[in-house]
Amino acid sequence: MTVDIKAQLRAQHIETPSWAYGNSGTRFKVFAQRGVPRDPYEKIADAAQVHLFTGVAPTVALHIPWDRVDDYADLARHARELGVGIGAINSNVFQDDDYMLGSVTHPDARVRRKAIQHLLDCVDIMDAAGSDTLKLWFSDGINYPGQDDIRARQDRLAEALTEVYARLGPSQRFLLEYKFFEPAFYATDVPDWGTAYAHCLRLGPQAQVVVDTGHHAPGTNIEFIVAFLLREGKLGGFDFNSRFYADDDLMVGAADPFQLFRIMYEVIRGGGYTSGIAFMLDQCHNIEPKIPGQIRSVMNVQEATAKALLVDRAALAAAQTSGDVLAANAVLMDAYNTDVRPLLADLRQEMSLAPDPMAAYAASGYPEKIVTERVGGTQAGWGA
Ligand code: RM4
Ligand code: MN
Repeated sequence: MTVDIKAQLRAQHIETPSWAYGNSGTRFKVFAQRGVPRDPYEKIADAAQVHLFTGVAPTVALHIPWDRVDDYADLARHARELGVGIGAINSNVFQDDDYMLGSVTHPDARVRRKAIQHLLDCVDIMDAAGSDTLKLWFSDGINYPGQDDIRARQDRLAEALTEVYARLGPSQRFLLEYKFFEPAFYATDVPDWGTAYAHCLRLGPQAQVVVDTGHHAPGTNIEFIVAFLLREGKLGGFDFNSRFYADDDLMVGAADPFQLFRIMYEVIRGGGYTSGIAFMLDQCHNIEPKIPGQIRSVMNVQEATAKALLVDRAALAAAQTSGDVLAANAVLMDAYNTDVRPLLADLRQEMSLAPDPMAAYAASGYPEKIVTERVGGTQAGWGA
């Protein structure tokens, strides 16, 4: 049993986001930290540290244009040399003045064309970087009733998605992300999983939904969404983070580790753990140091996964079948309440890693090295 769980944990693949290594903040203030990367090459170097100490974070997601470089094949080579690879390409059609009233759903065809062109360019980047996943998040929406036609915006969205879908290579896919509000405050064009699902369903198997855990109304049962999408073959991946109030982008598992466990249980239950679902982080470390923040987040996902793998599925099924409500609940809680840290420390040693990645990174000299070496230039930041 333990051997089997360890084998599954060893094969885990958590993707870290390039933007987590840059400066970030809220609309009130971005706090600069020393040693922050100045370009995508340095971001990838930091991501490689997370993999070096955890052993389960072998890819890094890029965000275009934040990570624009002249030669993506060269960036991919740099990543490979550091022991990591390039993961999903995240498109950005939300930071240009043209997009004030929307991107692919904008009322003006010229702006829509510009946005679609950016998405197509992102597929070119995927080709060059060897990436198989495009992530689409649209900030599109309206602030006031009557501002634009809700139905027409769905038509424009469908048209844009159709064009991008047609551009995908046979081994590529896109993941459509939903978010219930912000920056649009009245009606968002892809506000929920149902809207994303309906668009993806119409397009075909290379279009799937991505669940960003911070993109729901408070109290939403995210594991239900996960179970449903997985059952339909439409769960493409996660943007993990945690939230107390809105889209806080805090470290995953910090606000609600029990929710993360419940999500991972449904993933495992539905066979999603080994089926190409992308386990990505989408976080910002506004006040904590970035690389340790990512290491902690990866460990939190690992712990939730280990607990979910520990669920005694046979005992659970027996309790469920016999209608033993309390016994069924106890099976889940027993797994959740197990301290899996010794198991993970053992596993790391078997993988020739230090048992405590946080301590090992702190003692590695890398935090001091980047502070000394990264002087001059412009620090990367959310939006830069
Ligand atoms: C959005 C969305 C996207 C992420 C950007 C940075 O809110 O979650 O996935 O790429 O933020
Ligand atoms: Mn996201």
